[in-house]
Amino acid sequence: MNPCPRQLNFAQYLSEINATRAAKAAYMDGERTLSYGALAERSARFAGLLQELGLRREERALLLMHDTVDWPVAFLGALHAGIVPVAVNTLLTPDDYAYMLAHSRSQAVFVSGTLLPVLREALQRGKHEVRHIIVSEPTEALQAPCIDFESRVLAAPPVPAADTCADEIAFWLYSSGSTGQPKGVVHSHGNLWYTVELYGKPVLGVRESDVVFSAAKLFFAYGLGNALSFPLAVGATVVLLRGRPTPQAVFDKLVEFQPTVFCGVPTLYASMLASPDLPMKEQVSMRVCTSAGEALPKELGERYTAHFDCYILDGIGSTEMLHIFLSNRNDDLHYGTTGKPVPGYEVQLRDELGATVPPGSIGDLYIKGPSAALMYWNNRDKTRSTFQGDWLKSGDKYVCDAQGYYTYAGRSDDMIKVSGQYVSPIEVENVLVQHEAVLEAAVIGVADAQGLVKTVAYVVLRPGQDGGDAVKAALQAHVKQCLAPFKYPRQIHFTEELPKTATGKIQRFRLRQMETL
Ligand code: 3SK
Repeated sequence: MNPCPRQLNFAQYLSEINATRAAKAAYMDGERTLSYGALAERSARFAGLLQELGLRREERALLLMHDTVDWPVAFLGALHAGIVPVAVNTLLTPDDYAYMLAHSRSQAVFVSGTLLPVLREALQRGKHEVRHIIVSEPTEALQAPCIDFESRVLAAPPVPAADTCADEIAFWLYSSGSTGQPKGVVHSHGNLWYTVELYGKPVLGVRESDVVFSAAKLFFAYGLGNALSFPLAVGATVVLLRGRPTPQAVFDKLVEFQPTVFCGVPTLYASMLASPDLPMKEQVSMRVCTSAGEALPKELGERYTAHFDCYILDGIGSTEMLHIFLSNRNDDLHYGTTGKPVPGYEVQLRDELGATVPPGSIGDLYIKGPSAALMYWNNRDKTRSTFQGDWLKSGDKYVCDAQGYYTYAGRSDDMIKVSGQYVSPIEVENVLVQHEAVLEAAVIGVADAQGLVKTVAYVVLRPGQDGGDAVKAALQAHVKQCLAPFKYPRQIHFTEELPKTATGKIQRFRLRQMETL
């Protein structure tokens, strides 16, 4: 691998690599196609628009958009200008966005028209004001400070790329924590470059002739690599899905666009295989698939390969490391494990005293590698406990066998990972206890029959309340209304009391033990 260039603007780097492919399709979102030439031109014009609006280098802008061809224009356009996009999950609540707007002090927002109502609500609830709102595919007439994405980008002058260095802040993503607010994970231009060189090209093996489709959205670190950095770094074509990645929506893309690389998460693979509409192998063109977010059960991988004659490369990454650092490979695949360290990354399993554990013993996973985030914004304590010198503490437990294959052994804290998204039990519990029927609640993650984790709540009802199905449904609806809908408990058990420590702390691990009996 060549060393990362010291001066690097990742958007400009991609435009230069693809200068000879101006007519080739870079993105297809089902409604619009954007060629490489148009992507480069629009990104440079988007940067010009941001400058015209008075945004300055290093200022932040919230990127709250669905996966359409406008997403990469906004992201790369901001990078081109040296302005820092803060890409956020489109499924969150107004309170979540109010926090992120204030925390990032975003000066502008790039938003999909259908997400404008939730953004307005967030702006009303929070104290932070933004100067400009650039609306992609508006669904209503716009008034200041809202402006139209398409017409304003086309009218703006293309500007030269900012002369950023590789270590300069390029963008942020948010990562959830077990307590407290989400953390702003700050990444550099160089980190994008390293994930391409270490994982995208050598492990995933993405190439120019590929058509890439990631069911994981661009606002996830996993989706950002799959559907932006990796394919654009080799001149491949990317298929985007605007809406929810239901099995049917995914099948439609697989059949219509014939992607050769598909990136999913275990829950999606499970529901695809369970669907009566699963396409036949002859109807699709996948040559390699990836899985991340949670461990891929062995049997699921085997069934998928038997059906499609194509491997799923199960791996683990993190928002903090930007992409996958432990992975299976096409020429070294062990279903049921997360494979081996991606060359360029080092991995250690340590005990509570910091000593490395021998093969066969469970330890805390630490990673060393050049794509680690710079910090959590404005959070020195969490930065220090996670980024420990050259090493990063992942919060996952792993075991390594004598052959060097790593297998997931759970989280080090109570965080739950459902379909690749973190759910804080405390956040869900706090919402449950706001319901009039609930006295106390504890939330844990439980693996279903297929080995996929689902959120389960244990609830102590107030005296006089009955624990029937109607109350369960009401509690689930209550959580969906207050939090991002993916956080609601899929099962609720009513109980007389919760296990607690002498000081009254809920012992979630004891509930987990009960579930495995
Ligand atoms: O969840 C993961 O394993 C993952 C993979 C790649 C990038 C980011 C994440 C969180």
